[in-house]
Amino acid sequence: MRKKFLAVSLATVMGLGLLTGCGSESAPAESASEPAATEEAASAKEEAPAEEEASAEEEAPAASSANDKLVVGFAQIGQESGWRDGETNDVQWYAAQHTDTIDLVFADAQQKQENQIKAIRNFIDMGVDVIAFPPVVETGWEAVLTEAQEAGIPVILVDRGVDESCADLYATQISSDFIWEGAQAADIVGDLLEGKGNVVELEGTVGASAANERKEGFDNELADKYPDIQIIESQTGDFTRALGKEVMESFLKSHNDIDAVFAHNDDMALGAIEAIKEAGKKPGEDIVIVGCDGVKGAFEAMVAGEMNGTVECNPCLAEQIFDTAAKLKAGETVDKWIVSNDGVFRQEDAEAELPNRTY
Ligand code: GYE
Repeated sequence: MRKKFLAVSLATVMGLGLLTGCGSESAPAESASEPAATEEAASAKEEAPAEEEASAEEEAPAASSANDKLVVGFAQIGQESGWRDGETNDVQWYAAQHTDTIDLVFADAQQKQENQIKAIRNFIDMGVDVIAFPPVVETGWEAVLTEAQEAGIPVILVDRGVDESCADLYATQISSDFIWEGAQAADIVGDLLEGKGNVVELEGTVGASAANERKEGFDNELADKYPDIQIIESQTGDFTRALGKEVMESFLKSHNDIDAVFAHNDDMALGAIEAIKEAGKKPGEDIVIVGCDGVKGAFEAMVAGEMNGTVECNPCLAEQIFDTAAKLKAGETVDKWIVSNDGVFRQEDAEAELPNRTY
């Protein structure tokens, strides 16, 4: 039976060769040289329209009843950040290492909730065993999650959460603790400013749990522990480097008394660094910069003295995702929240840690 599914699918990156997961420095030759995967990947890349669904019909992996493999539909948000690319690479790399036991159906929603919902509906139609996805925003999932539940397909929320009203509509969430991350960032800022000064905040995507909760953790920790530090501006940079730069430029135009920047991700922090340099100031010295994620670029910036800290957010979730999916397929119950273990890094730690960064 032929069913339609998003063109940017399981084969998309399998043929790229450079693909690596968090656990490995280089992909083994076989994942790059499988002819079918390579061909399919190439054509998927060329033919995939800028957004929405592919026009071409493709053979869907067999539904669970006819397939011993674990079939997981993954509806990725998009490619907004280095962190996101790290997660995608890890998921696709891991699946490529386990083709004997795993079928991954991968969709890229190009930053749009409606595309994520379409992809999830596709997965339901295909009868995948488990659906995994990072909800781009917290709200608006009731209908599609109810459909998944009615179809008997367990859902894993990956790296972001949904609002309380959907608490009974998913099996588990595998993610970091964003409130903790925000509080850690506040402690670095508070310490480096010695408890006094003006901070601007570059927020993540409006409505995303990663943005809402990092803000909550950061703002509350500052208010509690550092009452003489003010947040003088807080605006979204949508988790992208380009917008982080743009918003920082406008902050710098309206304030010449900015002592620190907290960016909800490292990509926006890197954008802010560019804006600060272009404004003739020294990032990391004149203005303290702290981000979240722990991407390689942030460590390079810290080694260069241009950034002061980052709170890690682990994107290497593939093994946990597929292990958990296998348990759910087998009818086992799993914890409602599987929390990642993250580290906090300051400029002085960066040089030693840089070689260990995998994303
Ligand atoms: O911090 C950011 C990405 O949801 C935890 O999304 C994730 C966040 C991550 O775009 O860089």
